[in-house]
Amino acid sequence: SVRKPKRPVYAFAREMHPKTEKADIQYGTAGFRTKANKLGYVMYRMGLLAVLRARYKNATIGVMITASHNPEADNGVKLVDPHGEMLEQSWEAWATKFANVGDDQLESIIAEIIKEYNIPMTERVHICIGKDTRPSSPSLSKSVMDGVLALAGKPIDFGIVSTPQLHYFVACKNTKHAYGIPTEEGYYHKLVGAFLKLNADQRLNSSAGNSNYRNRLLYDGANGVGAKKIKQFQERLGETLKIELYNDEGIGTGKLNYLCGADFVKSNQKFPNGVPLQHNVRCCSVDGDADRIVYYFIDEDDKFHLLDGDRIATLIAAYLKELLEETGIDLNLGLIQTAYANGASTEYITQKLKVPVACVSTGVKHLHHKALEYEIGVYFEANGHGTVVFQKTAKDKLKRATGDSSLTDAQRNAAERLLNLIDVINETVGDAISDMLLVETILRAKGWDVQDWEAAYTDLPNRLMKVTIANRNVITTTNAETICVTPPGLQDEINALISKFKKGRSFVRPSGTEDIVRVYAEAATREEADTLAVEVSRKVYEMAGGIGNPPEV
Ligand code: G16
Repeated sequence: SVRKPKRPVYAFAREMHPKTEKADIQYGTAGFRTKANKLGYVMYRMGLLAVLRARYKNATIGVMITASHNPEADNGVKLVDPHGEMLEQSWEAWATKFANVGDDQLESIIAEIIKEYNIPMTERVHICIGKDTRPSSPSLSKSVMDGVLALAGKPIDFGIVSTPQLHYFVACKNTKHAYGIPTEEGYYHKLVGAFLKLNADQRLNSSAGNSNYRNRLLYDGANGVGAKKIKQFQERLGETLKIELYNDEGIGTGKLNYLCGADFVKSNQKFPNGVPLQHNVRCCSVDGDADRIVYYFIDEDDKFHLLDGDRIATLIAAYLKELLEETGIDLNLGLIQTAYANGASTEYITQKLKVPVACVSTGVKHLHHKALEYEIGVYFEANGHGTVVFQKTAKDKLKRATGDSSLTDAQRNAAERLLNLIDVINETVGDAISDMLLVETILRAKGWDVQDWEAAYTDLPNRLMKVTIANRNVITTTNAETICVTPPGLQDEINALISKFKKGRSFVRPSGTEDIVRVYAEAATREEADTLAVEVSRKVYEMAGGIGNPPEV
């Protein structure tokens, strides 16, 4: 039943969302991302594509309007697939095509995709739409809705929500509420309910006895949606976890992610603005759409200590392994990282925890995909973006164990605890607040504060830098981004630089969310890591067409 798309698609585009940019735009690490004023027509077209994808999958699809960690003037769009995961990669090429054709070619590209996938055009489908707090988001969301309506889909507007909340709503809708209730209330209820269950027995003695855990946390909301939504948790968590919120400036003040937030803290390895300096107190920062989180503290000598995504991953993997051992159930557990993972964390995970590690390219879509190969897959990027996914077989085994009378009480309790942990976790995608609840649960269970957590291993000093070049696409990479293929000769130069440093490691890759090249370096000492990063950055600048000022220490 392939019907010709209706002419209104073009009329809508021509009159309300005409293509304004000549240069092509590409679906990057997490969708399209650029200056907000260049995105109106792209949003409209993603509304169209979302309806086509929904009809093809016969499922609800999500569209999230956000530029996450980027500056406030940027915006972007990510499509969410039926299980709440990122858009399947084979459709990214379609997204790019849709974004770049002329207005008068829209009808024909729609006809092309309908034909290619034999998409039934009669189904009534729902598209969940969410947006972050950027001032440009309401109008861009309206553009998405026009696209949805032009192809007779039904938009469901969730208003301002975090990215992981939108992913959760999509998963709930497509599982007929088995995953949870697809409302904000349903989300808070699920996460907080599980958290309170897990922490109930220790609620009274958490700050006493021989536990180092303190139920007080300073929270940097990056002046974004993470600041708004944490208030819902503050109310519901009460005394169990006392969250003090900082960086909750109003919408449109220009402060989003500015000198604060997870990306600022991780990239600069610095304490954010707006959070009071208190020695040895646990702090965390989320990013602009609350899908990433990092922890940190300042010690009594005013030294900054970062506990990033690698630390969170190791904490979680170690705890899951411990609990699994208590249940006596054999489930295969794996951990996924990217090249940004600190060498010391990888060594700790493989050698001390004896958990297998896989390394994939940057982008949650790659990590998530790989994690699904394990019965329990923990994945985290060093920047704090990650979660845990559990196969149905794993959940079933745990459920069976809770009612198995041949097991000991201890075994059954451990299985019960694991099932509750699954409910605290947002399995669809990295979720800063869900990750925070998980970390807090584990720290409390272990009687740890950040200092105990940090003692597990010592990070190798590392440095992240950005280099601006005329065209970042001249840099291409292979081997999970660890080897630079073009421009020719650059990798040899990088290798030569690395060989001068003890424990030296460095790689370069074009960012898929910002118009820059990222450089990562680590080495045995702080000074060496800094020097290696600067030297590699200079090579990139020289050999790949650097613009502006050359990189400096
Ligand atoms: C997005 C992706 C992350 C990625 C980050 C940086 O995060 O979801 O997986 O690590 O961009 O990507 P790149 O280095 O290509 O710029 P977010 O939080 O900005 O959506």
